[in-house]
Amino acid sequence: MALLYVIKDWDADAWLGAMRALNPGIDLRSWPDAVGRAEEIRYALAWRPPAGALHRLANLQVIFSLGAGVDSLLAGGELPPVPIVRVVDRNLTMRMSEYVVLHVLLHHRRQRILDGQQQRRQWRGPQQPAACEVRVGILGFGHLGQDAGRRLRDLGFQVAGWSRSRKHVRGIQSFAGAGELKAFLNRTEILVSLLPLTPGTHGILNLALFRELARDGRLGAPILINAGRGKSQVEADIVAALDQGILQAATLDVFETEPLPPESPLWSHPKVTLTPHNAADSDPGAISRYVLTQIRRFEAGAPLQNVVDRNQGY
Ligand code: NDP
Ligand code: OXD
Repeated sequence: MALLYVIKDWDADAWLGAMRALNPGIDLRSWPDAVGRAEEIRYALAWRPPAGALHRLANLQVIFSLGAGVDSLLAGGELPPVPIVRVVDRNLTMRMSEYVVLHVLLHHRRQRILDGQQQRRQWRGPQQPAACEVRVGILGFGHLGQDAGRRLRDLGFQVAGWSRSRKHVRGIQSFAGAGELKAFLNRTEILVSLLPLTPGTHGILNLALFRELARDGRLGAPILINAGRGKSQVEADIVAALDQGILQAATLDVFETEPLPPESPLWSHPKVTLTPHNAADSDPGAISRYVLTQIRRFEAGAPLQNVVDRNQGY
């Protein structure tokens, strides 16, 4: 049994090293220079694989995405007709929840205003509502969204989630489907997007959507946090919304083009907090353990977990 790594943009050696540390005898190959005999490869572990890299593997059983999102995998041309398993792992989920809580609190506690006051040596606290007076809405209420939502709920925020199907999470209001999006937005002051990128979510974070957000909250104009995918946002609309006061501030981890081009106005916009797509990194050790567990289950005849629905695109 051989595993083939097809990794772009990440350090492939770190991934092979982490897997070898867990299972020293394992047969690991890497694309493109050390594929070996293609018919021996049963599993592919991929991140942003170039088109065609997973073809001609006659005995391939499963493709493991090394991240939670599979948009780049699915966009990379026709894939062999085997199951695709994506990451759902405590380590990654915790990282994302840390990010969401950090940035909700950053805006809620007005840290950017306080930073400016510190620079000017001003001893003055801005008005501070309690968390229970603030309504957070999470677009994309799946594994990551629900975990972050629970943590925000436990801090006292009024939390709602939007997904395709109805969810039942204690203390969190569920909105489902396109028909309930407007009601979800109308009650939301801090909007967090953890949506996967699919044809249905491409460009969804646009001016028309921002205009629907609640403007009667204690924080003033609404706030956007996007750690889902960059192509879900229309960056020109974010800049316009910030400049026109339709949005008060934005935290962005993901971008239409990554790395974010140097000429993007987002880099220096005073109302933007920006991070380089590292809200929730895939940790090679943790994710290799996850993949190995799935392979052992599969080899023992148990069903794979977290299989991607290719028709839905996530
Ligand atoms: P899940 O598949 O568990 O959750 C996705 C959620 O989005 C589900 O609730 C789903 O609804 C909802 N959804 C999808 N399409 C629509 C739609 N058209 N309308 C309404 N709701 C929709 O994924 P995860 O939570 O594990 O991950 C979410 C995304 O986070 C990833 O796809 C990836 O893009 C991003 N990510 C970003 C990282 C970063 O570092 N910035 C790191 C990891 C992930 P339903 O539940 O009904 O199916
Ligand atoms: C992921 C990511 O999808 O890191 O896991 O973006």
